[in-house]
Amino acid sequence: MLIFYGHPFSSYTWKALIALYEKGIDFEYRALETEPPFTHHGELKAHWPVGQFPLIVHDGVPYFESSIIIEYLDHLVPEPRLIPADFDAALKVRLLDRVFDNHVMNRMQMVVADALRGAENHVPLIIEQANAALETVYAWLDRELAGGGWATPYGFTLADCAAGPSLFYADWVYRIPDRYENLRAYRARLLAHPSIARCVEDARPYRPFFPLGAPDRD
Ligand SMILES: N[C@@H](CCC(=O)N[C@@H](CS)C(=O)NCC(=O)O)C(=O)O
Repeated sequence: MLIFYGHPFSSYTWKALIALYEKGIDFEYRALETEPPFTHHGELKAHWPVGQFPLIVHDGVPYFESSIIIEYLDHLVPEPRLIPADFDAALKVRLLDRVFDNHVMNRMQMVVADALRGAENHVPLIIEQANAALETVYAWLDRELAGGGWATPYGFTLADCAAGPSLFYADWVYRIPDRYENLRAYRARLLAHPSIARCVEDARPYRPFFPLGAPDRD
């Protein structure tokens, strides 16, 4: 049985869970407690001292970094494919995956981290820079998504696994302006997709812990 370490409210956890749900892979969910005694954190750090999640263990081997986990799952259970076999198509999917992680998810995390540090350690410049960067990438994505559908022309892929949680939470941090209709519509399609809707529902009880205050939507 594949072992999965993550937390239901964590964006990168969702990204890997979406792939597991898409492929119908059974797993044992070891949810990381955020309060003492921090159940499962010791096991997680034994595998990856950095302590970031998600992380899976399969046949005794740990795999971490969400994109690598999905690459592994795609190899383990090839259908439905989340990374196309064709080189050019795969490159496009991996590019969009990097864009969502580096330019949406990580920017969003910077704002959340600033809120978690507390008012006395608030750095307004971090928020300004993160919001400006999100605005820039929203504009780029809106043009990229003008054709509708998923992130790439290759069906639901790794890129959409990254897009779901990153756009879900980024919109909470810096709302996608109405003028980016293509991006807003894409986010709505993602949230209606069963594997992502499941993550949204399972995370609902944790919304009061969102450090910026969860908006009354989604
Ligand atoms: N690049 C990593 C990022 C993982 C990540 O940032 N995970 C967050 C949860 S969403 C985490 O582990 N936070 C706790 C920490 O950084 O100590 C990936 O793709 O898996």
